[in-house]
This record gives sequence, C-alpha cells and structure tokens, in this order.
Amino acid sequence: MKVLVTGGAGFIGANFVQQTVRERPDAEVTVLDALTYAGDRGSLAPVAERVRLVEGSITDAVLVDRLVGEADVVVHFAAESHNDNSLDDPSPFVQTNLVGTFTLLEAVRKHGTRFHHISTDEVYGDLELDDPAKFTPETPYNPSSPYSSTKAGSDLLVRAWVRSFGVRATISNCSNNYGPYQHVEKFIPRQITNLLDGVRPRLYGAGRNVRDWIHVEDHNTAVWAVIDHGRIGETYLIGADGEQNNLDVVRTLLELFGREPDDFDHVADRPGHDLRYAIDATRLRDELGWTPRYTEFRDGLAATIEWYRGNEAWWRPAKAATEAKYARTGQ
Ligand code: NAD
Ligand code: TDX
Repeated sequence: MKVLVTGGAGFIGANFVQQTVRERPDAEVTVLDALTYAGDRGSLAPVAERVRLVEGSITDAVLVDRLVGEADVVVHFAAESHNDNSLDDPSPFVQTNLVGTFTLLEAVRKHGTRFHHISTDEVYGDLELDDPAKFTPETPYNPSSPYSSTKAGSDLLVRAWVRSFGVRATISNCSNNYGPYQHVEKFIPRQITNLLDGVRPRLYGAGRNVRDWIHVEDHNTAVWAVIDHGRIGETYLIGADGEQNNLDVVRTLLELFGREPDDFDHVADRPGHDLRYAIDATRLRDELGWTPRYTEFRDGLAATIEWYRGNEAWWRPAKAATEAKYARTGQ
C-alpha cells in the first residue's frame, strides 16, 4: 500500500510514520512536509531508509497532484497547530489549514484517492468545568481561536467534498496528544524541558483548564483503525478518557522530578482560553473495537520525561527561540 503522509515530519505525523514502518511491512511511505519551524527531519531519522521525504507545501497544487496521483491513501496531518501562534499571526493558519486542505481535496477528487483527515476536538469549542457532557460527533461546531476555526473550516471542506463529489474520505477529531517528538512550544514538553533546565514550569492563569490527554501512539492506532475499517464520510472522535486540569499536570511533573508541589509560576493567561475539552469515543470503541494502550497518564508522562532526558539533541535547538517568543507575551 502506498501511503502519502502530509506533515509527517511533525509531532503526530512522525510518530505515525515510525509506527507504520514498524508495524506494516507492506507500506510504502512518502512524507510531504514543508519543514516549517515545527517540522524536523530528525524526527524521521530512525526510519529514514524506509521513507521518502519530499520537502514542499500542501498548498503547491502541482506537487500535490503528482504525489496524490502516486498514492493509494493520503493521511493528512499537515497543519499549523499551535493556538498561541495563531493569536500572534493567523495568516499561515488560513493558508495551510484551509487552502492546503482544499488543495489536497481537489487532488484526491481528481485521482479518486482514499483520504483521511486528521483534526482536533477544538472544533467543538469548550465545555464548562462542571458539565457532565463530553463532545460527540453530533456536537455543533463552535471553534474559539484562529487555529481551531481553520481546523473546523477544513473539516467542513472535507464533508462537502464527500457529499458533493463523492470523495472517499474519513475524519478523526482527537484530544490533546503527548509523547516523544512534540515541539517544546506545547504545554507538556515545555514544562519537561524547563524542569530539565532547572527552570520553573509556567502555568497560564489559575491552571483550572482541563484537557483530555491521549498518548500519541494511541491516537495513531486509532487513525489506522479508521483508515482500515471506518465508514466513508464518517467522523470518529478519538480520546482515551484522560481529563486532567493543567495544575494537576504541572504538579504530577513536579512530583516526577522530585520537586516541591508549588515550585511553578503563574503567568499571563491565553486570550480566549478554552476551559475544558472532553471526548466521548464510544463510536470508535464500539464500531471499530479500538482501545488505548496507555491508560495510566502518570506512567505515560514518566516515559515522556525519559524520552526528553535522552534526546536533548533533538529539542535543544528550538528551546531558546521558543522561550524568547513566550517572553514577549509575558508567558
Ligand atoms: P506539528 O505542528 O507538530 O506538525 C505539523 C507538521 O506539518 C510539521 O512537520 C510542519 O512542517 C508541517 N507543515 C506545516 N505547514 C505545512 C504545509 N503548508 N505543507 C506541508 N507541511 C506543512 O503538529 P501536530 O501536533 O503533529 O499535529 C498534527 C495534526 O494533528 C494537525 O492537523 C493537528 O491539527 C492535529 N491534532 C493535533 C493534536 C495535538 O494535541 N497536537 C490533537 C488533535 C489533532
Ligand atoms: O506554557 C504553557 N502553560 C500552560 O498553562 C502552555 C504552552 C500551555 N498552557 C496551557 C494551555 C492549555 O490549556 O496548557 C494547555 C495545553 O496547551 P497546548 O499544549 O498549547 O495545547 P492546546 O491549546 O490545548 O491545543 C493542543 O491540543 C489540541 C494542540 O496544540 C492542538 O494542535 C490540538 O488541536
């Protein structure tokens, strides 16, 4: 099977490519990645011999048409992915997340190629802290940030191309991922690498915001379950019942580092900060028989700390510039 992975040099995409090469000897993987600040060839180093990496943008219609024409399935991870960056400059989010997805859809429409679109639970907006509800595939779209609104728009493009043109596509909306190869701008790797550097973790606001954490390997086994057995045109929500508030995450990290529970700083809150995300993954579990492997968040975090401890050469080059950017907004 010829698999085209967009954004395969990013966090989730690189884990997906590594897992695919390990577990699917018949897969021929091509990665299309623009190698933005968030993409790193080094994230594919363990499988470099088995993967073709094409450096280019998903907004390049000629290149996309050629690569899609060679593929049996396209798995679309490429995106601008960081909410804080989208508040600073939304422009690349519109280009990559909307125009890029449109460009891919036109190519899969022409070539009749199977398409799987990776999206986020943030398209649904946020939930109250005391609301027993979780997001389901029926929850109305209500995105808050430039990032999540462009992801929501990209999902709607996919749905329209399925209905209007008969494109063979599925969508998955996943909750917050953690694990190896995540950029140090994101919450968990930022705090882990701060702690490795002897710097106090930085909590936005009071830290009451809740995220539904899932290990990246569990996300990717779910993606393959949807590609293999999902119904065309359907949306699958991916989550592993991992709700935690940010304060608790910081406290768990501090404990794992043997530090005092209050050894962190409160910093400026994120404007428009979503309060809570929570996924109801019933359809994925019941229809596709998927279950997560990482059910103990603490153990997954401990393994992730060990990965960052052992792979400083991977994350160090991005650390200073990332922190300099946060310093500009007092975060
Ligand atoms: P990431 O920022 O780590 O990686 C994104 C990758 O896309 C990078 O390699 C980057 O170089 C590439 N890219 C950016 N613009 C491109 C373009 N125009 N053309 C080609 N490549 C381009 O992101 P991630 O965290 O791995 O997220 C991957 C996907 O999963 C995104 O679609 C994101 O919305 C979705 N998602 C992420 C999470 C999460 O917790 N990180 C949760 C749910 C869904
Ligand atoms: O230093 C920090 N301190 C802090 O308290 C950072 C970077 C974040 N936070 C908070 C903000 C959020 O409540 O931690 C939480 C997680 O923040 P991020 O890692 O920026 O993730 P989030 O905004 O929740 O979005 C993530 O999950 C959904 C991914 O970045 C998205 O790509 C995905 O769609």
